[in-house]
Amino acid sequence: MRIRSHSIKTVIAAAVALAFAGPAFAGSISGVIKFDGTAPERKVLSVNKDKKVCGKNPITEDSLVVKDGGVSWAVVSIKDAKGGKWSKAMKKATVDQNGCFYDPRITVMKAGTKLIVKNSDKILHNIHTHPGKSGNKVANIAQPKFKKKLKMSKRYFKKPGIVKITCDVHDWMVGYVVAAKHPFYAVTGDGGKFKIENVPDGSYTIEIWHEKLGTKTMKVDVKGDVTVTATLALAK
Ligand SMILES: [Cu+2]
Repeated sequence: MRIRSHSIKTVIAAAVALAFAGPAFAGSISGVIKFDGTAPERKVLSVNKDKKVCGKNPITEDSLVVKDGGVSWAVVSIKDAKGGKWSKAMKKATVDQNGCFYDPRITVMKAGTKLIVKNSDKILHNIHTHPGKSGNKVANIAQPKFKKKLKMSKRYFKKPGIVKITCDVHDWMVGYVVAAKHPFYAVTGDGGKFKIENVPDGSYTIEIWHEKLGTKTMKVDVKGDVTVTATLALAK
């Protein structure tokens, strides 16, 4: 009897030891990107082309969207991260042209993969890329009304960085595609909220980018799930 009870204790002790000695516990970085200043008014743009389709819903000027003090469409990433697991949305990134704007405004994709561009509008659009510092090849591709789905070559998104996309037919259409080297990315939603998941414990530098508010970095120590708050402001 004594021996038996001893061995059960040993088994429990071994199980507990295993649980703690397992792979590094993966947590998350979540938080809010706040705006320092007075929230700008969200202007409704006048639509002067393809009014039947583009005028269906109001088109707003979305280069700086602030709600409840938080900034939408900011890109948060871990600098120089390695490994990680790509989501389906990043491996098969899709942008839709629906109501003459890009949905979503910002798309994060695995660098060196194809970008799927949908045309739900059934009118002519044109995908014009502006690679900026990323140094990728420029694309300028017409997407006629019958072309519901366009697969853009991976060569346009080969190098990691931010590629701006515009439409030469509708000059208000602006979007961004982030060609990412690793999957530790998030884009802020309503109220500036974001979450980067599956982050192993460690010390990191996170980078926050916003098309109007620029770039900011900050140090974050991750142990399990951590929450951070950053504030961005317009340059003076
Ligand atoms: Cu267009």
